[in-house]
Amino acid sequence: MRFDILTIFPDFFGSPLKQSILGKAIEKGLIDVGIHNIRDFALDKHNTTDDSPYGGGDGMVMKVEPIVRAVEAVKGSRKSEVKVILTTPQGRQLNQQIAAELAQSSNLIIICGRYEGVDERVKELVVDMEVSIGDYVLGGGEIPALVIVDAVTRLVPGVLGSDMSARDDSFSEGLLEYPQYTRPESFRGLTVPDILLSGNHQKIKNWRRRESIKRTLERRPDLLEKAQLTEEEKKAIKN
Ligand code: JDQ
Repeated sequence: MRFDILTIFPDFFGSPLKQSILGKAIEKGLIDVGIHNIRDFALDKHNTTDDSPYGGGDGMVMKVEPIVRAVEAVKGSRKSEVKVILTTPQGRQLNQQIAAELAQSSNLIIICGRYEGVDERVKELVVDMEVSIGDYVLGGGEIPALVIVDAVTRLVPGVLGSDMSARDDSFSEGLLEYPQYTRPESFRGLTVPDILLSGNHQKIKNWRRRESIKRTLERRPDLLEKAQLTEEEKKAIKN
């Protein structure tokens, strides 16, 4: 899986891509991330990437030519099909299903806007999908780009151990996670539920399932409609 990120703040991406799962995935050659400065594709001597909006109004708009030239340069250097994503507050809201859909591509180009966003013609000319990461306002598309890289990378075969990817498959059962504990057994009078210390794996499994359903019912009842529950579990919820 190859990601190419187009940004006017390339330094944003140094550290996050070196850590933890992303860093390991890059080391292992399971993913590859190219960071490209949009300024390098500007046409004037000041390398201008933004300008004031036609029709007036506050702020600046990212110019069409540098972005389209950057996309075309990256596309020209890739063999297989490339999907171009623009992160915007107006896009399809990212979820596990969309992440899985994006993970089917072998090349993703992610355009990071700033200021008031990008000239509308960028979307018409090169963008395949606009993606939002949620209903809150960020200053630009760099953090959404990292969110997309993180969520998609976890779905690339070999990135997670087989245990963990099996576990993530169970999130596609559509329930929230059960409570987790580790040592010590008691901290400031708060103790670990006895059942987790019992060594009875069947009972532990049942308890975790119940806790997952309880939490989902309390915090995200909307998820229960799509969750894969047994008839018995569905009855238990109605009470
Ligand atoms: C850009 C902006 C217009 C905020 C400029 C480029 N989920 C999500 N929230 N915010 C964004 C995505 C996002 C993405 C790209 C961006 C915000 N801005 C700032 C521009 C209206 C609001």
